[in-house]
Amino acid sequence: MAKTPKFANAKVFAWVDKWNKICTPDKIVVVKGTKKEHLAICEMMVKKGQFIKLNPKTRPDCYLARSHESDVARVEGRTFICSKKEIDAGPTNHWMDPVEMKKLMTKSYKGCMKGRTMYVIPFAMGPIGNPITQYGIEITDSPYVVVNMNIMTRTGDAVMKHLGKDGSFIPCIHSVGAPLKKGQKDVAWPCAKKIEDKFITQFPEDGEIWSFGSGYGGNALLGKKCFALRIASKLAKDQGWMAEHMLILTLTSPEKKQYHVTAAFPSACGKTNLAMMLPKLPGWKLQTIGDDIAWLKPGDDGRLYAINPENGFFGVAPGTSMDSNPNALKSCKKGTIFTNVVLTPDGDIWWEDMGIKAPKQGVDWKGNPCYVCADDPYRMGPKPGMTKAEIKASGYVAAHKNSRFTAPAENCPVLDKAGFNGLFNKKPTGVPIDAILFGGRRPSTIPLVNEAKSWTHGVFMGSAAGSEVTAAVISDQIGQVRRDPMAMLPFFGYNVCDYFQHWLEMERTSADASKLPKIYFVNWFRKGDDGRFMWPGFGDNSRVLKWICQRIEGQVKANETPIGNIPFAKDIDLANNDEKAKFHVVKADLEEILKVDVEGWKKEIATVGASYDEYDKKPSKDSKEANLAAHRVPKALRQILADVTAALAK
Ligand code: GTP
Ligand code: SPV
Ligand code: MN
Repeated sequence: MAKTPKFANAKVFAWVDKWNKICTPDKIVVVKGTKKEHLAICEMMVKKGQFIKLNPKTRPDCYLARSHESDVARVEGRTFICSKKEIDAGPTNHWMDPVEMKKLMTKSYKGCMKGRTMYVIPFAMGPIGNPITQYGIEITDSPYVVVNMNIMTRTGDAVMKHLGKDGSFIPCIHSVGAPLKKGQKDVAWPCAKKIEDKFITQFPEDGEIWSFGSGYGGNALLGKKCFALRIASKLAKDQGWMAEHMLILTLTSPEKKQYHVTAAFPSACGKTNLAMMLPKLPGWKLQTIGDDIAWLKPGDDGRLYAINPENGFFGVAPGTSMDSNPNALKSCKKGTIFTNVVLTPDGDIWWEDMGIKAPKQGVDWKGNPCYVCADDPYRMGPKPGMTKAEIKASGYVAAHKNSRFTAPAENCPVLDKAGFNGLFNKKPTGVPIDAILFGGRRPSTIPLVNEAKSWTHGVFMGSAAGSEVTAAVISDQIGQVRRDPMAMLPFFGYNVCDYFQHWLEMERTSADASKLPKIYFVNWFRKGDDGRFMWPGFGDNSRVLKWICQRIEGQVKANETPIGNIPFAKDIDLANNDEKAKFHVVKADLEEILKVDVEGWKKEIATVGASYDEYDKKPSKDSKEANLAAHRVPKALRQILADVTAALAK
């Protein structure tokens, strides 16, 4: 058995020593967080066949990993919120008694690191030393997790030093759940292959995260969804701040006025793209602060101040092109880990809709050969000479739909460095937010942009959000619309009704509620009867952001409808709209997506009502809890539901 190393912090020692005894690794390595150490781990993985080194001329310090076919996305069905009471996890979460869960999972962890190295990763969520920042210690037997955490969070000695002798942290334990017998050769992507052997468990009251059996993304990089959303949302509720599934961006107008905007869209619904978008509108500049998670704290002046707790981008690869998101592609030029994309013969990477011609032959995400399509140089198929129609009919993609890049934020050409470092006017407060956007993938009904009439109405809009399920989760419902309140459905660390109440509390407890951000609902994904997108999206979304800024300044009127304030088509700036370009605004479509589809909205509102009724349902086993008046959808939201329903009926 490995000897537990010494740590200055007694709580760190206790956490590592406990898991050393249970998991019995061969060796323990404490991550220092240096570039040299990072690259040495990557090279060790190359030797073991777990990484492919990409061409150092075109992709310096970049590597490709291929996951096991069963381990390609988050597993919501195996994600648990283990609060003491079931009702505190709420109706949207899987729950198990925490004592039972710990017993059950401890059995899985027994000897699970045999033949492997246990890594101890000290990490910070946020700039080290910032008052909003939180700290964690992740124990893992996955070197893939170590190098991804190095990019996605601030790791190593600096964190350990900051923790000092008695600093607090969120303890995280992770294992791929694949111990090695003596002499047994490791596989390229170790994991527990059966879905029921995987567990992604949060203990909100203990502030602990236990993950077992998966090595992918949000299941394994525990700083991300498990900590920065599930555990942090609970901390935030208890302490009066917010942890949200939101990008953060800085927008500068031609008059040099700065705006800070956050946006909550569900997984694979456009956060990374909006966060680093290149505005089509002349004179407007956009900079990135974060692309996935925002922590917002109320200031003494009533405004909400935000930081990005992360340090990199775990972005969706397919669809990322020089046309759609040049800044994301540039962020992947060096020091990036690619997972489940295509390998080209010259040691580079490729994916669908990258806007780059496919190589004649490559290696697909499963490690099989793939070939350029016969009649479309931008597609690849599993056999030589296949036509586009044949490939489409087969459902084949060469890069997995949830293939990802893990890129350092510092690579992003438009990073707002001060904001990213948590600074505003040189003070470590985070940036003051002017507007909050909600959104989702909605082929019908939901207009391009809709402004809330009040904070409460905005909270209602967020609570009513729905979206098509995407490949970011392993699900048999991909493509179907589901309710996804505030884009947080998979990430609530507590009861959804209490979460809604917490949003309402932010207004009640604000030092000056008139300074809270204005709230909008956007939809870049309306489709015509022929299946085409009716809005070009991407850089053209700057047209919507400009309208939002003008509304904040009181410079433009809106169409006040029963569902909210919608732009008049004439007020959407169409400067630089090149009708010959691949993406451009079609005026007739614009008018259509700014209309209120009354019949569609009646159905929409009924669906929202039905979701509220679901959220109000109480666990049946516990009769005491079943009768509780608490943990219900707040009356103020029910009232807006009723008001909108009545207004639509007129
Ligand atoms: P997560 O990392 O899973 O949280 O996803 P995300 O919200 O950051 O989504 P991302 O920006 O990576 O976009 C996911 C997919 O949506 C990509 O394939 C994009 O090309 C596509 N997409 C993003 N923005 C737009 C848009 O404005 N219009 C259209 N049509 N597609 C978009
Ligand atoms: C998401 O699914 O919202 C992601 C990817 O950002 S993951 O980190 O896998 O959760
Ligand atoms: Mn996300």
